[in-house]
Amino acid sequence: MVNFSVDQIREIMDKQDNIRNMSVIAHVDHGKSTLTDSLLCKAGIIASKVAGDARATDTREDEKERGITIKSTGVSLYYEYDIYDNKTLEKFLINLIDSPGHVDFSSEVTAALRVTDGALVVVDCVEGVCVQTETVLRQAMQEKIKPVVMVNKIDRAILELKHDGETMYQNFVRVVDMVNVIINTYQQEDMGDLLVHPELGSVSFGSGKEC
Ligand SMILES: Nc1nc2c(ncn2[C@@H]2O[C@H](COP(=O)(O)OP(=O)(O)OP(=O)(O)O)[C@@H](O)[C@H]2O)c(=O)[nH]1
Ligand SMILES: [Mg+2]
Repeated sequence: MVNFSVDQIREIMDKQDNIRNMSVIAHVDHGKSTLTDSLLCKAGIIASKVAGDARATDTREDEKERGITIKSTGVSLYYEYDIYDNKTLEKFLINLIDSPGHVDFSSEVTAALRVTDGALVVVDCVEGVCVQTETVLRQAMQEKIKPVVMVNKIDRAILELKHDGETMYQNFVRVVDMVNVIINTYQQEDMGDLLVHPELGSVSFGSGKEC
């Protein structure tokens, strides 16, 4: 059951400081649509039972058949969050665009980045930073988009690879370092420092499927 109303969305549209326009970008199959599902579930748009498998933003028949994203799909999410820690919930409107990761559809990523201010860069912690991760991050830097990173699929590191804590830590450090090398290479001076750090809250770790 959707836990927000059209009126709430309409009201928040007038409070422009509380609107965030974000693209979800990554290498192919790193889990963008699955992670978007989890966010849709948290916003009450889809049920938790189907979240992760539904890939609700893959709306076209060919996307469902092939199991990949072909077209960018936007969705509006309503969240209430106490950002100032003063026990009052601030209302936020998040306009999220799930983009494709396959190189053949990179024009869709460009289109998504043109209309958003921030990018959620998803990286599969097992595969690490891949060719398309660099391409989409470079595109984001060219469009002056602020990135945040989600190190995804950490369930694979635990269940499939059976990594111990130290190996996982080294893996995470490598992913964050590689992302920062790309950001540093392509960031533009007037954007300030865009490097991401877990301690700044710009890197998160998790599993879009298992949350
Ligand atoms: N183990 C595990 N698998 C995941 C996770 N997230 C996604 N997957 C799997 O990874 C595959 C690709 O997931 P998608 O969400 O379609 O990836 P995507 O980045 O949207 O793919 P494209 O849009 O085609 O680039 C699917 O088989 C998912 O079930 C996760 O957190 N853990
Ligand atoms: Mg997808």
